[in-house]
Amino acid sequence: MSYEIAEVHALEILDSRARPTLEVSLRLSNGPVVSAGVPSGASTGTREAVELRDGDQKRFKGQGVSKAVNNVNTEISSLLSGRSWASLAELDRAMIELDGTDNKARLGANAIVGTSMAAARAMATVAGQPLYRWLSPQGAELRLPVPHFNVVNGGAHAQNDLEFQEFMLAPIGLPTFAEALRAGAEIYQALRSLLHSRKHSTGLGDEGGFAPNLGTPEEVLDLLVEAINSAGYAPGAQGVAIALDPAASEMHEPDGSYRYSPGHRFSTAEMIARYETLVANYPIWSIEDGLAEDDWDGWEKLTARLGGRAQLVGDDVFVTNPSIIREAIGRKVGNSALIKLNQIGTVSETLEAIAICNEAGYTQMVSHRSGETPDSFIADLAVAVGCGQLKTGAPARGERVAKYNRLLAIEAELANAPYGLPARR
Ligand code: 2PG
Ligand code: MG
Repeated sequence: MSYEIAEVHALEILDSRARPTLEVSLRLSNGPVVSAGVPSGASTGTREAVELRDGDQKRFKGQGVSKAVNNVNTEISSLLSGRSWASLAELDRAMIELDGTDNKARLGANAIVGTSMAAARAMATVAGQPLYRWLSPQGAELRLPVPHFNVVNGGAHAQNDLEFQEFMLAPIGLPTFAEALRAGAEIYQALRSLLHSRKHSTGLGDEGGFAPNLGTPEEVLDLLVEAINSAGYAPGAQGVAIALDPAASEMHEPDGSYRYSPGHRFSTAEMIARYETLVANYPIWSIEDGLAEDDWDGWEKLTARLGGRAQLVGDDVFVTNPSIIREAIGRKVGNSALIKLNQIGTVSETLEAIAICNEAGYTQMVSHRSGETPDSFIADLAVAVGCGQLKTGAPARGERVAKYNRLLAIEAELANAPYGLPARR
């Protein structure tokens, strides 16, 4: 099958944080117009593909994306339109060559990833398949992922004293995605009541989780366990476990220490010891970016010490980059990768990163960004690759719930698809 592109067009729209992003619309000659919304992070890894922003201080304080929009509407559109493409990989490669840099800095990873996502959606549509099926690599099992609900926000996503960025509920022991979503929603409500009754703020952070002004991770973890219990679920692997994303690159000081909580700074060794204690004392099953992106020696030690007991996910440290993930596998750094389309900048390279993880026995968690649109592409992606894990914020706020609701629809459509973590190979 080949795909002939009739037109590509981009528009500057707003993301969930009142910052501009792109919506790319694309039409194949024998299909309808489809579109894709481009996500945008706040706690970004330094080696991510480059998000092109205008830098014009008179518009959106320099955050406009009119140059990236223009790149889609001129160079990318003339490259793609009126030609037939054998595959998405071929189309993605052509955009990478047109860009000519190794980090998509010239045309913008935001311009390229939006086009790649829209092209995937258009190709699936004319192939007569749902996106999750069309995207699914050969041999992969369609599987509903465990949703990771970020219910307490700190770090770069909130204006509170919490240094850890994300505290997530992971219903790994529940039988279906629908049950897991219900658990997330019920515990979220229970947590709101607890916070309210203790006179903490119930205001929200960027990903829809609460942003109370608590100081230590332990205080939050105690609350989460209480909320899980009070909603009638069992904390832990049989019910609802907890996952953390400290986003430690943001806590890392120039002297190499980490800001753990107000008044507490720890060395790498002390951080590792602290994580061991947390994993022993709380039902934590997964820790993302426990150490900073430039602390690879620390990551090696962390993995040696804790890798047998917890999933250690690389986000800022791997940036969904196939060659960095290869290096990490070689050095036994982490045992899992966070997967974000816009960190690497095309759908095909994202699938390549996932394939490399699978070969090495690294698990994967598909992820949103803190700045989002209602586009639910990542829900289909998570089902397609069968990795069994997705994080896309709290079970609240439209741009987050859009992904969870899409998964409900997919689950209903695929009556017999399994839910949850796949058996480890
Ligand atoms: C992260 C993400 C998403 P951001 O650190 O994992 O939760 O945050 O998009 O700001 O990088
Ligand atoms: Mg992260």
